[in-house]
Amino acid sequence: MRTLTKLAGFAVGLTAVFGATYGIGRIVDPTPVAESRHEAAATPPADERGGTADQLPGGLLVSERGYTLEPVDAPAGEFAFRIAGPDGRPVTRYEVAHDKQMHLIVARRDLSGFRHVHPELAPDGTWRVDTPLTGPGQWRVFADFTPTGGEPLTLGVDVTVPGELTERPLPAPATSTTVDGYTVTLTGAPQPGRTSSLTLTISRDGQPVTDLEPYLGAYGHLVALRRGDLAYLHVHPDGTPDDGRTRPGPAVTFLAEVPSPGSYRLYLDFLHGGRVHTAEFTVVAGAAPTGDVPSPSGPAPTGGADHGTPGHGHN
Ligand SMILES: [Cu+2]
Repeated sequence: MRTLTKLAGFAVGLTAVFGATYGIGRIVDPTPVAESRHEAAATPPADERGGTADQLPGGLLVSERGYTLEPVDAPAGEFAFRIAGPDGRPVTRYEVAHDKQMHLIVARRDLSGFRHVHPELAPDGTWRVDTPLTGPGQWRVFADFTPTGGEPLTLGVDVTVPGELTERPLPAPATSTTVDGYTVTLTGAPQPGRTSSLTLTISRDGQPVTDLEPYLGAYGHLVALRRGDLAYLHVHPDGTPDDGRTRPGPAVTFLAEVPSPGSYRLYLDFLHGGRVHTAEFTVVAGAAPTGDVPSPSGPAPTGGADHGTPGHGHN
């Protein structure tokens, strides 16, 4: 029953969001999203503002421009999937983007459990990876890739891992967090519909970290997921390790544009000491800067606030 209720709430939230979405896709990769035709464009209600599904954020569709994300059966401990191409057959040729042919990002619907992993491609077009679905729950799985000869795509699919689910409230907005002994602070706040600079500064034991290691062609990798529908915003740093001006910490700056007001969860992957660390933040777009948010904007700790509740607004 609870699941059904949640799904219904999610569908309503998604409908509301489609109408308000615009102008994403120009984050750093100048992906010519506007030129693509999304076959699912007819599914959501027409956008009264005259926009089209071409301007949707990534990750909301399981099938787009003829490419479909298809999980396949896998042994325990493994996650496997294929990308079916316009001809219906598994795609076997991909471009390298950010050092990899395939970026697989997962998070639970409550925005917990984020993982970013890189599966291996078998000759038959099956991608396999040690499962990043680390426990029970309803997961959103994003495949971020560029088929050879095509344009970059992020497809998303829901995968349920059975078991007892403990839904976690979204942490309140904060400008500082710790992970693996590192302290990461966030300055800047996303503003709906315009490009905002977000700077993440990394320190350890009170000392700035100035020897970040390149990871996926950058000193940091930032993913933003929108609360309510998990729209996927792939944000990249303002600068690369070999451009002669970008320093390996302690600050990594990103240019981000979020499509709508509301809460987002940011996930910063950075490589230091030979390990990838992930720092997470909740931010509220369209509100005061995160340091000045007058009251916690996450769900009440008592729970019961379903994802996608349309009335949960932050202006
Ligand atoms: Cu990746």
